[in-house]
Amino acid sequence: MKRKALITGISGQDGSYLAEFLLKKGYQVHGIVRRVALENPIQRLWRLNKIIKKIHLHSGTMDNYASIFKIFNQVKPNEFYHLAAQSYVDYSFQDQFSTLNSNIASTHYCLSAIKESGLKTKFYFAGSSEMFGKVKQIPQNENTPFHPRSPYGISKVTGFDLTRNFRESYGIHASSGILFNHESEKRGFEFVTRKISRAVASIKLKKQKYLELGNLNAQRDWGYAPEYVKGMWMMLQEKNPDDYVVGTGETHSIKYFAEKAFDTLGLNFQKYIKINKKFYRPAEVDILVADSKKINSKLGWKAKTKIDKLIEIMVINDFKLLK
Ligand code: G4F
Repeated sequence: MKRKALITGISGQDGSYLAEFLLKKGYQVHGIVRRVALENPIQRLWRLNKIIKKIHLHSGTMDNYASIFKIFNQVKPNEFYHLAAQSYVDYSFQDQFSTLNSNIASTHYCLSAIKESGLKTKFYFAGSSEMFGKVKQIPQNENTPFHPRSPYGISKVTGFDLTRNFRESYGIHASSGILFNHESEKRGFEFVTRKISRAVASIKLKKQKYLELGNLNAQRDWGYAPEYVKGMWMMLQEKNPDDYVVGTGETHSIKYFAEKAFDTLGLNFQKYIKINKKFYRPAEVDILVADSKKINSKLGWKAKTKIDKLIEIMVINDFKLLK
């Protein structure tokens, strides 16, 4: 019998790559999406285009325990990947209530569904390097204390704590991946990397004059998203559940990313960047860099794509799309 996986957030960047990956591994893949997404698949499910006929989509809402429990109980998955979240950090300052309520409650609901069902389903929680926030050490590993700097970061710390607590209290095979920034051609346009790659292509094609950004000095550990979903799966194949930091171990500033991105199409970034304070955050996470020794040595996972290649992939993709 095929193993079954249930994915929340299947229509997002990570969810769609994970679904592709699991299909290749021979899984029966199920995903939870909002009813409005099923009604408007062209706009809302574009990341699943390639595989939409091969997966099973269930209409549900993450804000409602009954909805999650019903789908979970219908599918009875072997593996449950909880990726759905309000994941845009800047927006989490503007709408603290919905970010906190929905990100925390949805994780609680997923874990409770497993507990109440009594099934031996393995659980993955999408933790985030935003949990480290005002970092206590460089690089950050699984023992680095958390100091989140945004409602989003706080919601992820709580999700992480819930996951560990259900593991310790009820013996659920529940693991958290503490993923550092991971980008791709499927990245949402509100995140800085895609905002830059899209703008570079658009400026090159004379459809846009300049690009407005916020803080150029923040540093991030950026990797290539398709590689990271494999790490999620590897965690659930382990005998024992655990938590893992997942990143490249290299960090670069937003300025570096922008400079290289403009370079890719032969443009000088200084001519096109304008700083707009409206893109600054009330509290910034200044530097993130992963110490991924644990996942390297225990699971054999390692990031392959380097930053310059990632930038090239994203810029060329946007250039082709816009052309
Ligand atoms: O691309 P960002 O919005 O990503 P951020 O905040 O690092 O969060 C992403 O990675 C996390 C993993 O650590 C995920 F958990 C989270 O869900 C999300 O995927 O911003 C990156 C940096 C920030 O320091 C921000 O201040 O870019 C800076 N920045 C400068 N100008 C900007 C802009 N960010 C955005 N989005 N837009 C700007 O114009």
